[in-house]
Amino acid sequence: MKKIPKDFLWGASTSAYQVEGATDADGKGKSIQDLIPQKPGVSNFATTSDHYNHWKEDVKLMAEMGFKSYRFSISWPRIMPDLTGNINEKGMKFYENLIDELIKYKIEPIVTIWHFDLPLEIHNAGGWDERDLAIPLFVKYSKALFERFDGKVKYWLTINEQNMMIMFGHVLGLVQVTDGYKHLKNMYQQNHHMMIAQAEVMKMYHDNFGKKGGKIGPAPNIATVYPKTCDPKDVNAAYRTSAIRNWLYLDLSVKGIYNQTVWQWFESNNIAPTIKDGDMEIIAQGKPDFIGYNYYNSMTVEKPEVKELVLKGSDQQLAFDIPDVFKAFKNDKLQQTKFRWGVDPSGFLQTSRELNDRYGLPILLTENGLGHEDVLTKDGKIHDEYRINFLREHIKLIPQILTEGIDLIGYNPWSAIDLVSTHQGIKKRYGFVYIDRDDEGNGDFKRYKKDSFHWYKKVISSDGEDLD
Ligand code: BGP
Repeated sequence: MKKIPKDFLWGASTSAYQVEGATDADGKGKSIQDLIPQKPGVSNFATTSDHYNHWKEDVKLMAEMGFKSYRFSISWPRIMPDLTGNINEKGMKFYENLIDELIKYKIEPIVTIWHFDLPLEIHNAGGWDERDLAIPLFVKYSKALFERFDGKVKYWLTINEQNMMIMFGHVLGLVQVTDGYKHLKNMYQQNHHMMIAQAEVMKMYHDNFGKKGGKIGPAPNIATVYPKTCDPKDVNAAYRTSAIRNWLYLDLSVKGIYNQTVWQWFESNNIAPTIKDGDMEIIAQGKPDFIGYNYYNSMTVEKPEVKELVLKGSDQQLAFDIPDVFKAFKNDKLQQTKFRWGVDPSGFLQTSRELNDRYGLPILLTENGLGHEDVLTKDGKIHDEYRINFLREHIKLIPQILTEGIDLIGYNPWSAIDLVSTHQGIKKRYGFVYIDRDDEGNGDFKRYKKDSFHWYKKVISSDGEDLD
């Protein structure tokens, strides 16, 4: 087995709106996340982990764990609060301080440009439906970041989980469902606009920035898709689901083309996006240097059964069935987390293989992890052996991935410290560091090291060899 190299990017991830709090501080504009109504007993994003006021302490903890990298997002509305496109210097300064502090500890900043927190003013003016509004503002925002941080930041991620925003935006609270196929048509048009925006940003970066080895790539959520059985109809369903869920996005980003399986499905349901002259040329010109991917678990489907498109989403699982494509199936071969997500380390290997086979680019794991309700003991400890077990089973496969010739360059699980989940509050914790606060707002934000903190530190210092 190949050894994990010394320059492997061991670290962890967060996103701005889920970790920072301080939603109105220092000239920040509102984001759509500030409006999402949460269920009773589920925290909103007003204070989250108060990282905005604890960032120095948090970076110190990351350094103590030996992080080689930290993947975080910059809050779009903190930098660009309104439609004028003017830059908020105080917002910039916050990230400059954070980046400088990371560099001081030799932690490589991996920066996501946009992670779910669309500025509210853009949303109110039509959001990604309005290509002439959203695309130029995204490009302008990205340019401002490159101008300020080029050289200091060598790894940029454009858009977090664009595929989840398009497929499950209604569950994440990002969009309202209109009716079935009308909703899909609208979402795939928005997707097309995001693809143009991303391509423009990648091209701009390569033309003008990143001359000292800087790299840029997308960060979708990629999951291998299993058929429920060897019935050819199930296998066909799995193939088409993977095209719609995974490859649509990456074929556009990397190859600059629409995936043919998906396009045929678009056409047969009248949901194909309108493509203007020149769009595909722009998309083809923006090429990523690597692929960031979030992998939590695999997906299993069977042949379609439903007659009508049912868009649904529960607290527990993100799912919908498409009449002519698939029906989601709960894989009984996999263990489940307390929040009922399947646990499938081997799917991490399989997903990495598929990415490598299709695109042949370096890949960077930008999220993976276990959400669980942790308990803070009276003596200030958190015994999260379930999280250690989960991470160990995934990390164990890294030498195998490398031995197969796949260029995996780093592992950045979710999340560096506890933060508020997309729609299930702070009780669903992922971090190596416990934040003392609950969903009702009690707690003093004190930081506690979990057992997984000490374990991950050992993993990193042994280059992934000591997993006990
Ligand atoms: C990813 C998102 C993150 C995140 C994580 C865990 O989809 O990029 O923002 O929160 O999943 O999901 P959740 O918070 O729903 O448990």
